[in-house]
Amino acid sequence: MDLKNILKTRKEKFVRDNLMSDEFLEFIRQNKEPYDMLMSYYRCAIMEVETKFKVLNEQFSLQYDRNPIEGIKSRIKSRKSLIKKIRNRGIPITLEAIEENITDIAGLRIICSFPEDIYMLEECLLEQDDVTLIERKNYIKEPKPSGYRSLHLIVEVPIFLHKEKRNVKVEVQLRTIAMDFWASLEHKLRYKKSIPENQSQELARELAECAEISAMLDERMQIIRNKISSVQENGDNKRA
Ligand code: 0O2
Repeated sequence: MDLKNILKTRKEKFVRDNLMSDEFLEFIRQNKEPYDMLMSYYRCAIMEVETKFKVLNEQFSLQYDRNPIEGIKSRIKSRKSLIKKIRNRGIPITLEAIEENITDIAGLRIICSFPEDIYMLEECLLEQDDVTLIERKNYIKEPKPSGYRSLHLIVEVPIFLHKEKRNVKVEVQLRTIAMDFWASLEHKLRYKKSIPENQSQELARELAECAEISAMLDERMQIIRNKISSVQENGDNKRA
């Protein structure tokens, strides 16, 4: 593509993006109350699911003297990110369409100590009878080309309001400390736009390599943890 066409495409994208943002902001302005209400349902759903994980962590801490969860982060999808997704997926700007099609407005990130804790917590969450699994993406088994690893679950949970019960979708990202460390740094680096194309490809390759190294570290730490557990179990059995 020559320079003239590149500039034309960029200009068209700029106009399209801004028109879309204006249209969305106007929609929010005209539907302020129901929009705010919908967002508050997502905040409530985050509280519900966050509590479930905190309860599990508490129970593990009491029963097995260990905390599988290192940290929990939550967020409501930013307007900018919401607009981007609506635009990219061609979703109509209505509350119903947004609620139906955008499943990651409420997001929780659960940072675990070891890879096996991820699947153990997943099982504990999904066996609860008020949690429905809507979608599961295992980017640990099949990492993204960038090197990104995490287990993504879209779950639906009920929230109990004044005179109503509503089912609300929440995206849960489960990852280890190492996966989180990599994803946070990669996310920061991705926004450095001034890097020339040829160098950016090389950096992407390096980042993917770092993700591999980090995954190997996770694996080794898991092996060490399992060895320590079995030594402890043998000791306990001998004493009993
Ligand atoms: P936000 O709202 O800004 O936090 P899409 O979102 O359309 O790309 P999908 O299927 O909805 O696709 O979601 P996907 O790819 O399963 O997961 C999207 C989220 O996973 C991202 O949220 C990130 O939190 C994380 N993620 C996915 N790929 C990468 C990656 O290569 N690097 C890093 N650092 N994080 C990744 P958003 O999009 O940032 O949304």
